[in-house]
Amino acid sequence: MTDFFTTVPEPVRFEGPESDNPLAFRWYDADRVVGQKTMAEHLRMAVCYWHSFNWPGNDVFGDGTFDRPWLAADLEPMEAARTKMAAAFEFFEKLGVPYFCFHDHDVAPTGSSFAEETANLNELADDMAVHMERTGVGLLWGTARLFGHPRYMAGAATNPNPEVYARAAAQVKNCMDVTHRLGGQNYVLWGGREGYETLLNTDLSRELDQLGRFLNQVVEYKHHIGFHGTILLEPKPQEPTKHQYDYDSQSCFAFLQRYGLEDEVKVNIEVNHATLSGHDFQHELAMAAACGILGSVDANRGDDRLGWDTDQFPNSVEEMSLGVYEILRAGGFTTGGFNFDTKLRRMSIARDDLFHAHIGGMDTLARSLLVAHSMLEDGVLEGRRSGRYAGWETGLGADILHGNGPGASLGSLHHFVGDTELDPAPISGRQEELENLVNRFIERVR
Ligand code: XUL
Ligand code: CO
Repeated sequence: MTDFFTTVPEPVRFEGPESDNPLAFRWYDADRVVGQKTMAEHLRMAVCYWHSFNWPGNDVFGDGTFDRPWLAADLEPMEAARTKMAAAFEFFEKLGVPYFCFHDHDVAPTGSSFAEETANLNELADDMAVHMERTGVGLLWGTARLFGHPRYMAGAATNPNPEVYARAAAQVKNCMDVTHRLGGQNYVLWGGREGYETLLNTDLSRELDQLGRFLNQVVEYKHHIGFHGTILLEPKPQEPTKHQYDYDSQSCFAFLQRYGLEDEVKVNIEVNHATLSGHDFQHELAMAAACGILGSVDANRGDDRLGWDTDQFPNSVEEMSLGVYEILRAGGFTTGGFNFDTKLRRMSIARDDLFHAHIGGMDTLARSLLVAHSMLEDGVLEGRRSGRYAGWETGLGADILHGNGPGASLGSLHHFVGDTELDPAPISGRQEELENLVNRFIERVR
């Protein structure tokens, strides 16, 4: 245990909604049973290595602002990586979060050759295994950073040069091996450079085939090594490229079907990516669930007036309750969870700001879980929804779906409408009443 976070000497504890202690949980009570599972088992929350420990707090106009001594340029890279890892695990342990997530290059320096990169990652994975054993913190997912190095500027799998594809494949193999070795629950691919800047130099159709081939090789390798975690695509419509192929859940599903992967790969839905694609978070979850590919979540939030990925910590119980509701309706997470793919603001430079940020996010999700669970258990919303479609269960609706009687064809429907002078009366959608109902659950939850 290091002593980086000295102003937070104790593990963060649950003190209840009345507590004024800013370093206590007011809603997240890991062992509290909600329905069939504890809060910890429902939410499966994770801290991300990259924004929290690897990012110096720079932006496109300014340098790093954060106090992250292990990022200093003059340190021996492996030693610095070990210091960073010790601080990260100190944080995970004090926060009491059950999981973390990493990119290969967050934990291991890339060195000057592929051999060195491979050796560094494997060596630091041994250290991670020791920290994980000591703290009981698990790996929600690993991923390879296929978008940072200049070789990937025109894509990894979708690069016009097959040698770049090969280099990316080798890097992914390393990272899948380590993720498997550390008992990772999932393996994620975010296609940050798998897209284009201009169609003038892009063979879009060929690039999609390359991406389909890459993902098939990833899935083959997963089975080859006996990795039981889930392979996840992380949709994002744009940024850094003008257009990214994994645009949203629905386009990922079409892509997976086209390349025969719809039973092998699921999606990791990020809240801010959903809003960038012009969808609500709950839309992305509901669409993924409807397609059978709901895997995991990157929890954060955007800013209504900014068109980029601000990756702020979630603090809206309203937004998250509707999201958690969709997850519970779909049966809850299996290998997935909520990863805080979240950044502090650049001015939040005190060491304990990282605690305040995560405590707020974890409390928001815990309270949202209570709201979502109470809405589902009460059943009023589900009852209203199914009542709205009741006509499809029997009679005319069932005949249309099954091709029977008047529902057999356009012709038979034409006869039916003519014979019966059918003139259906519109029925209210009752949206505002339903929105008020949701607010009532939010008000009452304890
Ligand atoms: C970028 C993003 C990534 C992925 C992992 O927008 O969300 O951090 O989650 O590569
Ligand atoms: Co993400």
